[in-house]
Amino acid sequence: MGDHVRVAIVGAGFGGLGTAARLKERGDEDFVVLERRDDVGGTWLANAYPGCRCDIPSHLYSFSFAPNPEWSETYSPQPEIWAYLRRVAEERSLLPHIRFGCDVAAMAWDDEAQLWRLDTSQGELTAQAVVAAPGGLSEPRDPDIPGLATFTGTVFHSATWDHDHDLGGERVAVIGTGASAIQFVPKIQPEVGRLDLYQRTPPWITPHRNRPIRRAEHRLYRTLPAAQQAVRATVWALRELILLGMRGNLRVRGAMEKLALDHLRKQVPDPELRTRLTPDYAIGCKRILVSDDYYPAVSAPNVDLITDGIREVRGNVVVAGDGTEREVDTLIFGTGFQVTNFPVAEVIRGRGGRLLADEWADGVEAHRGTTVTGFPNLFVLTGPNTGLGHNSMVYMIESQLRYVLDALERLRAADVAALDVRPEAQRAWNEGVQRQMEGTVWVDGGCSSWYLDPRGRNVTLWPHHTFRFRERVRRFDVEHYDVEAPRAAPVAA
Ligand code: N01
Repeated sequence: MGDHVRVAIVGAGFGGLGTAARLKERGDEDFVVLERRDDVGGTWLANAYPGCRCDIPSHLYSFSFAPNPEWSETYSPQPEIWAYLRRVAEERSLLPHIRFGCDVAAMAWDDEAQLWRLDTSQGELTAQAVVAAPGGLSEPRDPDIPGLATFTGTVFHSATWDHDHDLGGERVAVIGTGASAIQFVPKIQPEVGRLDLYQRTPPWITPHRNRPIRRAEHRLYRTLPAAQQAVRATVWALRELILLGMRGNLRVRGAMEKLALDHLRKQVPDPELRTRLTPDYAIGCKRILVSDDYYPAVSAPNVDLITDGIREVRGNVVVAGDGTEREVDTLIFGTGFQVTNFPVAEVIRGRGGRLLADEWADGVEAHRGTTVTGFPNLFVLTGPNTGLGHNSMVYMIESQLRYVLDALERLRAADVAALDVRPEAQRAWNEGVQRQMEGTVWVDGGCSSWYLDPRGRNVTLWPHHTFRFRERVRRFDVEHYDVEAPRAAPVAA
């Protein structure tokens, strides 16, 4: 028999730490955070590839309750974001609650005892409620290329970067041209001998507005926190305007495309290369990228942009779609993450032993992106249709936290043991979400993206303004739940 807590939080990234901080603020100490890695940070610990930084301004990409007046640049590099999260964990005394190196192998709802049983790499644990905060982008996705297993050189993914490996002078192939690749390609291009860049779909790229934050600004934010709050609010509001283009406003979309095409024209003088870098789908259909150094790197003489696909890998040779063979020392995957299948669902069993992954086999959905019928007292952070293509995920996480904390508060009542969302409420929510999705650039924009599941349904993004989501989750809607009274004597804490 393992120990018991009121709340088990899975993951110590923004979601998990945010939950822990909010619980602590309320004087609730009866929780643990289970983190499979050896430190906090989640995706901001894992993704440490050269050039990794946030493409959302830091004044906004941080907790509203833990402002940081010391950001060195308007868009922070990964080490600074990680250090920020570490500081939040230290300053709020969250570290004693975190079990590092603790992998959750399985968790199952015990209907009799009305609690979750978690099987972890550090033993068993029971909890009244589970907040699953594994992050939407935590399981790297390797490409499925014939012959990959025969590759004789070094191979790694952007999210598992091999920092001990020296790329100096090497022949390097990069597969993928998404948000990660456009950040690390300019960093490695000057040091490698040759870089073969395999592009399947050209991304839309707009100019980067990053700049160092001046000392006077730091002083201002330190002495007058409201000034930083005002900047945060302005950044958030301006980013909400981008959504108009994604929801079908062609003038906004046209303006964004012009901005990106002008950027491409200015940065890539070679018309043939420019053509291959020009997207043929609507801007916003995939994540809009920001960079000032990607196009110059792709234009460098030691870079070959290959747009014929990859036929196979044979030993140390990558064979392109047109049959061209290129010898390679190192292969780097910038191929993104497993998103639409929500990998955490493989280890969660609800009522009657039903596996969440099976439940979601015909379509991933949750009520308010957070709860799933048949999985009582389980709260999924950054769950289905809570992702964003235009604004800060930290805002969405904090919105969800209001809902989750309200639910957890209800579970304190002596006469409430379990909260299970009703199927009709979940269905209605998801029908509403999919209705809002109609006509948006994500489903009508003429691209395929990781936002879409294999059936072409967008199960990842919130289709509307972020304030609309916050409004919908500002309180726990208990009227949509089956509320169960305790069946047996509660387990001693
Ligand atoms: O992954 P991606 P990522 N053969 O999925 C290509 C966040 N992020 O790691 O477009 C050949 O965007 C694929 O091609 P295509 C952000 O939310 C945030 O770059 O599918 N190519 C694409 O070019 C982002 O969206 C920051 O045709 C293959 C690329 O690989 C998310 O993470 C920074 C292939 C994958 O791009 C993921 O970004 C970095 C194959 N078999 C990332 N499979 C911030 O700054 C895939 N591709 C906050």
